[in-house]
This record gives sequence, structure tokens and C-alpha cells, in this order.
Amino acid sequence: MTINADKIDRQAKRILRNNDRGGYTVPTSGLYPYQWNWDSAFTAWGLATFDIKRAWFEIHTLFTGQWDNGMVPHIIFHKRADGYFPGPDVWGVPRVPHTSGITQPPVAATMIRAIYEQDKRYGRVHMELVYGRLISWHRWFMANRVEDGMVAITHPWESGRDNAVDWDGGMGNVDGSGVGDYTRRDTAHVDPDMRPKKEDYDRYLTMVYYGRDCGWDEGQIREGSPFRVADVGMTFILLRACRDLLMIAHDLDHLTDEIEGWIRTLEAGVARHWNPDGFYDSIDLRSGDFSGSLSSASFLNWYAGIENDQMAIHLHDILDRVEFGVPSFDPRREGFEPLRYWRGPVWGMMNALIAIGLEEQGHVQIAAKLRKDTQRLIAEHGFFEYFSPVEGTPAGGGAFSWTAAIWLTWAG
Ligand code: 9YW
Repeated sequence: MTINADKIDRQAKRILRNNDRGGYTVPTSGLYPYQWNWDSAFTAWGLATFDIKRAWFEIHTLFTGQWDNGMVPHIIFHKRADGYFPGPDVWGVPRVPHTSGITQPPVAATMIRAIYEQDKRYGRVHMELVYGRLISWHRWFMANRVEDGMVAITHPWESGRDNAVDWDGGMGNVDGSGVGDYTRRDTAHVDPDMRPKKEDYDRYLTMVYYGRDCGWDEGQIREGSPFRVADVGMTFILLRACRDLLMIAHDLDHLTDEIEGWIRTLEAGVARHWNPDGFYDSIDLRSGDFSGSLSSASFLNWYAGIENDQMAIHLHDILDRVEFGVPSFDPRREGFEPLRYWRGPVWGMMNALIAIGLEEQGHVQIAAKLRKDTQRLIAEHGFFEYFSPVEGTPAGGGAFSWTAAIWLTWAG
């Protein structure tokens, strides 16, 4: 198939424009009608390819949601929108703009650095404004979430990989039976077979109610929450983000000792994510058990600046079994579901992060393959939320912002 890149570029830009709600971009209309944290960071990177002013605006609106303690929430509910559950009333966070009570993977420093590098003259003042915001968010992570150098999540939604196999053990500790009645909205937009199951949702909500009952107090949640998992994806992403923040700090002439300390702590944490089966893995901090899940997040080690030969062997073996890049769960394992959300499908932005890391560490060919795979998926099927890594079948929401963004920045 010949790819008409200009035409697809125009489509990608149109998606980002259409998903603009006035200063912030929704992941896709209908299914996700608010500003999501890491989606917005990817989107800003995409916007920067054709409208740098709008890209910085996206970043500033994201930080309007930042809490006084530094946390940047996973959803910012700028204005009321229909069709999403759980909305602002369920989270019960007493601030404006309303937000959720949990965070999401901190890709922002990395995306912001890329935007800044593109036009430093224009970006300087924006970078100065945002720098302190990034520092306080990272400081919040280090103070509240880093345990033995690994980043703990208090809800699967924080990982951005909602129903990944990584959380099955930790979710087993959560009793969802008392959750009461509620109406899901996601399954009205997309095929329920491609979404998390009802038992998952019962537990997701139980944990939201738990956090709300704790007044979103980090100490109380750390003490009593049934779910606390060291997420290998979060650890790699935060480590990478700290490295980018360090480069920004040098550029802006800020002190760097604190960030250097964070990097050393997280590097030590990475080693603890290595499981006896020989791969990077998440750990249930309540039981101490590894999840045993080789997921796409396990392969973010290169993105975090960490070379590893055994991970390269796993990667080659997995890529030989599927057609389109790195699946969200190991296709050699029972339980691999090529169309169920984070239990098998391939996500364009994960391919991008993994490939960026691989290329930086000199694995140029394999990085190029991931890019080609992603390019084909988008060119042949459109800007879907995710795809089957086996057949390329598109799934989830369409006209998706981060898929458009990675086309413009990396895949196209
Ligand atoms: C949900 C918006 C978000 C992403 C997450 C993804 C999904 C929301 O959609 O979560 O309600 O399930 O898992 O990574 O940020 O695109």
C-alpha cells in the first residue's frame, strides 16, 4: 500500500482541532470528554508540529488542575460534559477546576522538553513558567509514591493501563461486592468485549470511594488501601522524565542536585523490578509478589536510559509472534486477549515510547520496525485508540488525539 502522508497529516491535524474544547484537547469525543493527563502531554507534542502556541496552551491548561501538594490529576473536568462515568461528583475533590483524585504517568516533562527544544526562543518564557510545576509534581511523586526506588500506584487507572494483567494480583485484595448501583458509560460508546469487565469496574469504583473517604489524604491511603502496586511503567516513565527535567534545569540555569538524587533513587528502583523469570515486572507491594506479566511497559527500559540484553531477547521473540509492534501483554502466555484493552492490544503511543528509547540506545533497526508497524496501522485503519497486534484490527474510540499526535511527531 502506498501511503499518502500529506493527506494523513491533514487528517491528523483536523482530529486535534476537532477535539479542542477551547484550550484543552479531549482524547476523543464522546468516550472521554475531559482533559486527561498523559493524553494531553502527547497531544501537545503533536500540536507543536504545526501550532506551537496552542501546544504550550495545552500544557498550561493541564497544570491548572495541579493540586497544592504538587499532584497533577489524571482527569481535569474543566466543564461539565455528558457521557463519562465517574464524573467530578463521584471523585468529590473540593477544588476548581474539578479533578479526579489520582495521577497518571508523568510523560509531561519529556514531551515538554521536546516542545521546548523545537523553538527555544518562543518557548523560554513558557518553560520558565512550567518548570516549577514539573518540579513540584515530581517532588510529590518522590515524597509520596516512591518506595524502594519504585513508583507505587494506588489505583490501576493511575498506570494508564487500566486492566493490565500487572494488576490482577493487587486487584484480588479489593472487595468490590459492596459497591452499590452505578451506570457505566464507556460500554455505551464501544464494544463491551473490548473493555474492562464488570468485576474490574466494581473494584475500580470501590477504590475511588475509598480514596474519597480518606479525603484523598496520601498518608491514609498508603496505610490502609488494599491496592498498592509498584508499577514498572511508572518507574521507567518517571526516571525518563527526571532525566529530561535535568536537561531543562541545566538549560535554565537552575540547581540540579535534587533532580540528580531522584535519578539515583529511581535507577536503584529499576533493579528491584527485575523478577526471577528474567524481565522487568510490577510488584504487588501488599504481598511482595511479582505480577509475572511481561507487558509493553516492561520494555520501557531503553526509554528510561537502561540497556538490557535479556529484554532485547524477549522483544525479538515477541515481535516474531505478532505483526504490529509491542503488545500490551505477552502473546506467548495464556490470557493474552488481542482486543481487550490493556490485555493484549497494541497502542501507538507505547510503540513510540519504546522505539524512542531503542533508537537512543542504538537499536536503530528495531526502532524503525516499530515505527513502520505503527505507520501501517494508522494509514490502513485510521486514528483508533488501539489495535490488535495480530491482525491490525482497529478498536476502541476513533479519531483519537494521541494517535493523531504520534502520527505527526513520529509515525508519519
Ligand atoms: C478509562 C484516555 C484514557 C487513557 C488511559 C486509558 C483510558 C480511561 O483512556 O482510561 O476510563 O478507562 O487506559 O491510558 O489516558 O485516553
